[in-house]
Amino acid sequence: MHYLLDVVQKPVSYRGKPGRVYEKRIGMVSQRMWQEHELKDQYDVVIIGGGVHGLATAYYLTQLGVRNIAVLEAKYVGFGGSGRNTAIVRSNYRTPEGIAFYDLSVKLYEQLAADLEFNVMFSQHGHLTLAHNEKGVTGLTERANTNQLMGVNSRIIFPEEIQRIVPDLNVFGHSRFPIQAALYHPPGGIIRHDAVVWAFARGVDRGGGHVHQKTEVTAIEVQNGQVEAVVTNRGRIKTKTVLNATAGYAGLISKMVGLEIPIETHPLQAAVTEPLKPFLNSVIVSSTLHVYVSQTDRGELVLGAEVDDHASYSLRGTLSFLEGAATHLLELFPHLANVKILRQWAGLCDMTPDYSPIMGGTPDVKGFLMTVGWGTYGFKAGPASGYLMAELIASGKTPPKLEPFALTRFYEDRLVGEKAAASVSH
Ligand code: PYC
Repeated sequence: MHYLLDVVQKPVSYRGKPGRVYEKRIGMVSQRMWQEHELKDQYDVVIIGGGVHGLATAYYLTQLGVRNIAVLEAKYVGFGGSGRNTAIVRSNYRTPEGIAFYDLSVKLYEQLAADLEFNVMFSQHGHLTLAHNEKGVTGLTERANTNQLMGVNSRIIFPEEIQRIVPDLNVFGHSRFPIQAALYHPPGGIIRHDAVVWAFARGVDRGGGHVHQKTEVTAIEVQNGQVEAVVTNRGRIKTKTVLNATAGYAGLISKMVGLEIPIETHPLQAAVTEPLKPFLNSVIVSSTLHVYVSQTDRGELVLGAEVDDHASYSLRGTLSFLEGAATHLLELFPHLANVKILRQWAGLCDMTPDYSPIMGGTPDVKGFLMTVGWGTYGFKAGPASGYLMAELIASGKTPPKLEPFALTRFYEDRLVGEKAAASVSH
């Protein structure tokens, strides 16, 4: 928003005679958050995907002085996973590589509102993963120990403390799967996902980059093993550097340069209830009950479960998801029995064999880079992936935190197994 001083002529009558006076008006006019530009025929870097990963990479590139860049989005900013997630941010992962990476993301999210001068509504009100059996307690204890060794604030807590933190949770009442313990992660929380992508897009624009919506990539030209151009529905762009920052279409874009990546795409569904008075001040996750829930600043409960069990590109919500998620939510919070569901949706998750992303380049095609395969972890990772991919693109050197996530790990038996850190089992 900015203030505008406007001068208008106003018709008046004076002693029966028509006349005009000048009147000054001060008003607020809304400004576009980012500009529309002509598509240039050359950019130093072309980023495919206008979600949090593509936009964050573009933003941090502008901060490193790389400004002749374009973000190409087939639909509109935040149409894909960035607009369809449950906005949970956390770093209580399982592997040292994953924990270090997501910890950087939490730290970047903590300073994002100040960096981008936009209120992204980050509520770090804590994150609780419940264990309902011995196996669950053992798994969470291992995670708590590794988290602590890596300097991440998370610990095992037991029923009395769980009940103190979440008074409305069914901890001691009748339950098919009584709660035995929880992994408590105080820095975890939720954020306003669309504010994040809009603010990043504005940051790119302010930094001199171009954000092109409704711009679909149809081909990538490679000559002698080097990227030379990107072809779009709006024209051809010469470039030596392309970043695939898509979800759902990551395999398709990679195939344009002849690269096969180990990804299977599954829908992930979620739903939101009518607004309720605030009662839930933590994110609650139960992998035994296949459900997670948080309460937004508007009072709505956002709930989700695991990805659909079959690979698909469907963005439709299903009744069976809703029945399952609602039934399991009621085991945790029986008092929600008559609460109404407002809407439900689905997003596409690109699952890799080890539930970790693929980040970096490939020796096979020079100038082709990826930040893909984010599975159900994508939104929370956006700032760290953008920050580190920007460093890689600007310097040509792979930052150490990116190294474990190279595509080559699948051929070298160096998997980064993060399945056990998924919010719900898959
Ligand atoms: O990993 O926190 C998570 C998550 C929540 C919803 C989907 N994934």
